[in-house]
Amino acid sequence: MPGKNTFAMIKPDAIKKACIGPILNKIHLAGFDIIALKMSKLSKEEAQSFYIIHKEQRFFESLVNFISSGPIVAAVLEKENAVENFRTLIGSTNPQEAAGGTIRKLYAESIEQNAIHGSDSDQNALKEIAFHFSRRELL
Ligand code: 3AN
Repeated sequence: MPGKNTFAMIKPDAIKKACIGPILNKIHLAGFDIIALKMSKLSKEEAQSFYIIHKEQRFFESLVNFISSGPIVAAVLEKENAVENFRTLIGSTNPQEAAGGTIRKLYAESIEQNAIHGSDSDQNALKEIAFHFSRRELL
């Protein structure tokens, strides 16, 4: 059975454009409960570790530089079938291919600076939540 939690991260491009509020509002309106929330800034090493799965990709260094270039907002979300429902809400990786009304269609700049991250499996959601939040921060 699919899990009820996923991990979301609002990326530095969306924060620079003052879109934290509108994006969190959209997440709420889509029926997700926000059960943990934190603004932080990843070091280069932390960004490398978070995106380790992409280390062989030609865009890896650029992605790491971008994600560590400014603050991010990390969140733990709750809804039934959270991973799939949230991936639908954020839209395709490339905002040009994202469906109308999705967060990336509305707020993303490019395939790299694409406003928001959402976990791609229940297993990765658990790993990413543990990466960003201590046990004490999870209610
Ligand atoms: P998603 O975030 O939609 O799951 P992934 O996991 O394929 O997409 O990619 C992780 C992140 O790597 C993306 N959010 C994006 O910032 C970056 N990325 C993916 N593909 C490219 C690409 N072709 N060029 C530059 N950056 C990319």
